[in-house]
Amino acid sequence: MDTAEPSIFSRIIAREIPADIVYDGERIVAFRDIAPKAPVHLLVVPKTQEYRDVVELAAGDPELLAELVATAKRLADEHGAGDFRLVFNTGAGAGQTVFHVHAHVLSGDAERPLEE
Ligand code: DGP
Repeated sequence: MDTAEPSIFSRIIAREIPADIVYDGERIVAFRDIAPKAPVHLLVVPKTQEYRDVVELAAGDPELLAELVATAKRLADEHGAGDFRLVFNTGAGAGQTVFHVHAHVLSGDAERPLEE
């Protein structure tokens, strides 16, 4: 059982914090990043906060990771230019700030570098 405090993303999922939610499925939600780094910048997030990062998710529930990737692809098609970057910051040293696994979907910025 997950006894941790709700993450900021769990609070968005619970509608305690407003967000521009673009997809709300059974196990995955997606919303616009509050500080977009590309014309389309979505966060695709499992509803469970059980997994801190993509390494834990891959080990613990590979099917959910596959569903997350498929969801990212579909949302990129719907919202972006088709091709997209799929970024999982993994660890504080790599810039991860929210330890509730999430994928960044960045699209429409082929000429721009990835750094913040
Ligand atoms: P990361 O550095 O990979 O942990 O990315 C966390 C992202 O979450 C960061 O790009 C900003 C975004 N973010 C943080 N707080 C909120 C929020 O309250 N609402 C939304 N929409 N995005 C948030």
